[in-house]
Amino acid sequence: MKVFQFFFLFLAITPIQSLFAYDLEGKVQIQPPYPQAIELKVEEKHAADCGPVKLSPKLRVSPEGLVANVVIKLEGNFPSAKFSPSTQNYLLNQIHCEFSPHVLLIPEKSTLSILNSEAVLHNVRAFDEQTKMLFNDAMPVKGQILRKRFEKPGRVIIRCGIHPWMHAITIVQEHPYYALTNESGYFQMKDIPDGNYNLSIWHEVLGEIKTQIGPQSRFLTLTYPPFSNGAS
Ligand SMILES: [Cu+2]
Repeated sequence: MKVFQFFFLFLAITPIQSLFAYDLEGKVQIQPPYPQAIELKVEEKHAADCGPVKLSPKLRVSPEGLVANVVIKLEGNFPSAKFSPSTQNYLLNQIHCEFSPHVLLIPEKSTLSILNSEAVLHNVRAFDEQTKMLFNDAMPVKGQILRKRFEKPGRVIIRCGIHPWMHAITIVQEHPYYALTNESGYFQMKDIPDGNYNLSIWHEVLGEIKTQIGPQSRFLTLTYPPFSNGAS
């Protein structure tokens, strides 16, 4: 009887979601030949502020063929899933005439702080997936911060109207089951509700691949076919 009471209490205080949940980790790679980041020549009028050459942020592959900035998303409806309470400040920085990070995940209905960390005029423009402009703000002052709230999930493209190579992607998540590969092509997704799912693997240049996962999945190696075109 005591054991039963204990188990009942345990059930009562433990969210079902974490009781029957699993973690997933993995890496994303590409088959050789491994693409190099493209060098973008900076117009002379911007070179004094920004330097003569920029590396395109779009396709970054490590010497071992591991791919950064790949968005991993669990497909399905998770109406009861909650974003874990976070004191995280979602920050998009502008430094050395680049946005950092290039790809950022934020929960829907959260606020992104866009910072200008340098005494260079930037003009931040955001577009939704239908290329509709969401905002357009000049940021002339070092230390200036714009705060923008994103209500709807989806991909937001952020550009600078002055420096054409400046480009970032903010992914507004409708549920917590997203992950992003780091510079080593590695990702982790925690507390996936028990069950089998389709998994979407998306990269802005390499495109989307899909696979399936289940509670038996622990470590996934996802491989893109060879890529030969330039990625500016
Ligand atoms: Cu700029």
